[in-house]
Amino acid sequence: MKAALITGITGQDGSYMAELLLTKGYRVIGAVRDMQNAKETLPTALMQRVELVVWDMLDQCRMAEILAEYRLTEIYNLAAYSSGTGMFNDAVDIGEVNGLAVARILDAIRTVDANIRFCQASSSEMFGNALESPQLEATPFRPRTPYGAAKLYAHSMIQIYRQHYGLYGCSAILFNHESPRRGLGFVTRKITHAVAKIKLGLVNELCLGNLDARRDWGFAGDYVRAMWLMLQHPDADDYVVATGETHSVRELCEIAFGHFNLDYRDYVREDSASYRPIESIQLVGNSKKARNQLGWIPEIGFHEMVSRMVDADLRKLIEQPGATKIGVS
Ligand code: GDR
Repeated sequence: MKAALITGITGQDGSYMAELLLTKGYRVIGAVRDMQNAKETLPTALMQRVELVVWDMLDQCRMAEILAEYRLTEIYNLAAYSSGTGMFNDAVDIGEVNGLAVARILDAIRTVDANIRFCQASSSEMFGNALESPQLEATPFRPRTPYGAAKLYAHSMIQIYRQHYGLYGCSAILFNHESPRRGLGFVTRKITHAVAKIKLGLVNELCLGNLDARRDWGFAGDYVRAMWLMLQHPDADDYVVATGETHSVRELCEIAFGHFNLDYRDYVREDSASYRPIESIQLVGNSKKARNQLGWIPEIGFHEMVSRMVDADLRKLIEQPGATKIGVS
């Protein structure tokens, strides 16, 4: 029986990965920082089927102990601070958790069992001020934030451990990926949650930053499947995971509000204080390698994903005690 460790199991990607691995018959172990918080966060159905173990990402010895104890075959490192703001206020912490922790895991694998396969959730933020568009595996990395730089350190260490020690480590260069489980701070979920609230008559305005910002947005469930496929391939490698198409925040609004026949222009206010500079070169991924070598095909398109997110937010709000149902049809 395959046994996989997932760091960040309580997050969006971790929960999708756990579900995927369980359907494939894996023993799933989630590494968590705070057991109590994890028990409260994970859905009951998942809690009953996974094992949890406490691991502080700064603790090198504990990682080696966990690897030895659980006889793992695969590790998915999905734990990271995640924010679109670049983490300038936490540059040191982000280096520890998003960067150095990966070196700790790789070193533990090297010393405990070099056959364990490792997949890292890397980020399109590593391309930063990209020199070309679309970006693919060979595109030079030019991170422009502490977040991007920390992810690039981790990505580089995987390549180094692969070449120097022959470890099986893959770096999944993930472009934006969303779902009903996305945090409310990200623009997709911020919009779909607000649309559901507007539909219920709970609020009547949504403040956003730049509506013309564009992103390559895919569905998180598709992206964790790409990571799993990477570890099933005979050879370890790095892969861009992206849809290859971009949409603007404005289009996102049109679809999300349009789902309930609402016109976003009646509700959305652009707030220049939240503007982030728009990239001079568009971040959009070319995932030809993943498609050709892994047979990966994203299944949920942008329109369907946004519609599902709006529906999920509406359902959650209706289930919440005290939510008014004005406007629900
Ligand atoms: P991003 O995600 O910065 O791409 O980082 P986010 O959803 O925050 O922003 C996407 C785009 O929308 C624009 N935008 C707004 N963003 C937010 N959060 N709130 C707003 O009100 C708003 N209005 C417009 C942003 O300017 C941006 O252009 C995500 C994170 O998951 C990172 O950790 C990851 O590395 C990258 O995706 C790939």
